[in-house]
Amino acid sequence: MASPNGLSEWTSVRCAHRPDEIGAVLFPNSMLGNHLRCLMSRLIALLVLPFALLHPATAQKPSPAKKDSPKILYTVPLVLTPGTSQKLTLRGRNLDTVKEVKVTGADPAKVKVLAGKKTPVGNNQPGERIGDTEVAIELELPKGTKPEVTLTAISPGGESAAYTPLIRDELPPVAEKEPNDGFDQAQTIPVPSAVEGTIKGERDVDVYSFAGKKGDKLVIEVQAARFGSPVDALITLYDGDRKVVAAVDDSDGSPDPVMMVTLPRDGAFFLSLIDAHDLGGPQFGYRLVVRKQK
Ligand SMILES: [Ca+2]
Ligand SMILES: [Ca+2]
Repeated sequence: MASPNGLSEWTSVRCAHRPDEIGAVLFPNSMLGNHLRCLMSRLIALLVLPFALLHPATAQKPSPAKKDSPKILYTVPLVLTPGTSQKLTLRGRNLDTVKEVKVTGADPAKVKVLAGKKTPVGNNQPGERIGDTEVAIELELPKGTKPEVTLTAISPGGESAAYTPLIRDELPPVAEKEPNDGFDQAQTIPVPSAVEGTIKGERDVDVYSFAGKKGDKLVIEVQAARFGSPVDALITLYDGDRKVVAAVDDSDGSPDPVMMVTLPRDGAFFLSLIDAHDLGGPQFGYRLVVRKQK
C-alpha cells in the first residue's frame, strides 16, 4: 500500500525502471541476483528517506540576506584621512535608516552617525553603481591607520557587508583644482603624488602636468572602482608636444587603469583622466597616483 508521501511508488519505480545503482555498488557480483539487490536498495531507501524528510533543512539553502539590509558602495569623499575628524557620506542602498556604523581595524576610531536620506538616481546614471540612499557620518581614524579598516552600517533592516574604504597613505596628497579641462589649464603636480579628484559632471576632463626625464620608469594608476566609486577611469599620457605616449582604460579585470611607462624624453608631460562612459557627478571620486616604479 502506498504511503502518504509516495515512498512505495518511489522505491518501486527505482526497481522496475531504473538501473539499481545502490545494489550494484554493494553487490557488484551478479550471482546474488537482481531481486536481492532490489530488496537491499528498498531497505536502504526506507532507512534513509524518513531521515531526510524529518530534516528538510539539510536539503535547503540558507535563507538569503534580508532585502532591506543596508549596502555600502563607496564614500564621498573617496579618500579617508587618518588623524583628523572627517565628515563623510556613505553611499549605497538602504542607508537612509542607518543608526549605527561600526569600524574595525582602527583603534581607537570615533564615529558618529549624522543623518540619512534617499537620493533619487538621475537620468543616465548607473543606479547599481551610484546607490539610491546615503548617510552622513563624522569619522576620526587614528594616525597611521592601515588600509585594512572596514565600515559596517547597521539599520533596523539589518547589517551591511563590511566595506573597505580607500585610506590616504604616505604619498604626498594633492587636491584637484578646477578648471583643469585642457592642456592650457593643466594642473601641475609633483612626482610622486596622489591627486584626490572628482569627475564633477558628464564629459568632465581632468588634465595634469608633471616634469619628467627620459628613461624615468613611472606607474600612473587610478584608484576608484576597486573602492566602489562609479568612475570607470581612462587615462592618456601626452608628451610636451601633446602627442599620445600611452593610454590605458582597464587593468587586471578592473575598470581602474594602471599604466607602466618609460618616459621617452625630458620635459613636461600631460595626463588626462576622463570617465570612459562620459558620466560624472559629485559622487564620482578618484585617486590618481603618479610615482616611480619600485
Ligand atoms: Ca575637469
Ligand atoms: Ca577604465
